[in-house]
Amino acid sequence: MSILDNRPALKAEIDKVAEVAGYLWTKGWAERNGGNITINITEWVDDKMKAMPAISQPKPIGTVLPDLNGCWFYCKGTQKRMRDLARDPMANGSIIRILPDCAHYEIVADSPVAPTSELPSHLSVHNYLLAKGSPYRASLHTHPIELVALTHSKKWMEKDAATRMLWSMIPETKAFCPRGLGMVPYMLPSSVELADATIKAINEDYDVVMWEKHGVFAVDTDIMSAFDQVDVLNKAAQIYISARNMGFEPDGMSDAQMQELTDVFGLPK
Ligand code: 2HA
Ligand code: ZN
Repeated sequence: MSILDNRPALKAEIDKVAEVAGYLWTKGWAERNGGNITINITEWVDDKMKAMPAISQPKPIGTVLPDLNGCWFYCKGTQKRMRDLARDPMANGSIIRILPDCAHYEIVADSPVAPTSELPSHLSVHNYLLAKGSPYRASLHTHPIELVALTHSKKWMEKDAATRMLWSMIPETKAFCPRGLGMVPYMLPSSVELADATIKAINEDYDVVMWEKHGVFAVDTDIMSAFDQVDVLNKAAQIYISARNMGFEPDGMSDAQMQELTDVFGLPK
């Protein structure tokens, strides 16, 4: 028995998470337990689910998040592997609901898998998105090899330096990642400081935020779209690196070509 039985819409969302988890592993972005995924599933919660008893004690989130009152999430489990989640999302993650005090959560289904160590930062981002009225319901943290490699150079940590270079590698990049890549300097994984800096970058209007020497944090309407943005950016980084490996600095698209693309596709400046 699973909470997903006879709930095809909810199951479809969790299936997308499993599909993306498989891509993360195949791409080499998800070593060991690396990365985490949370999705806000509140819109698929029915009255029967609301009446279900918890299967854990209430646990503190570690912060108070007033816009999450009554919200439900699917979360990857702490210490769980993406490659295992791809096969069995409900054994490697769980469904939680936020309690009315907005400071605690409890696990509802399918088994008492404790959520990701990055739960406070993921939930803080969801709280921020709801407060802003954003339609975004998914957040993804992963370790894309080439994008992480870029952050080992001060040059690419400068605001929008990597964005401009990546956009100029192949026209699709700006079309499908129109807000570019935000940069957050190195901070301790799972720290409140890192969560706050991530929200600040999302608020500056980035969907994909780079954590220096660590990974990316991406938000979008659903998990597939969040993955697509990271995939598009990392592909551009691979093209840059391929050119460098061939022994030259790539020219990149010209400013005039970038401007034409921006105008024709109605992209942000
Ligand atoms: O959850 O990647 O940064 C594993 C991580 C934490
Ligand atoms: Zn990480």
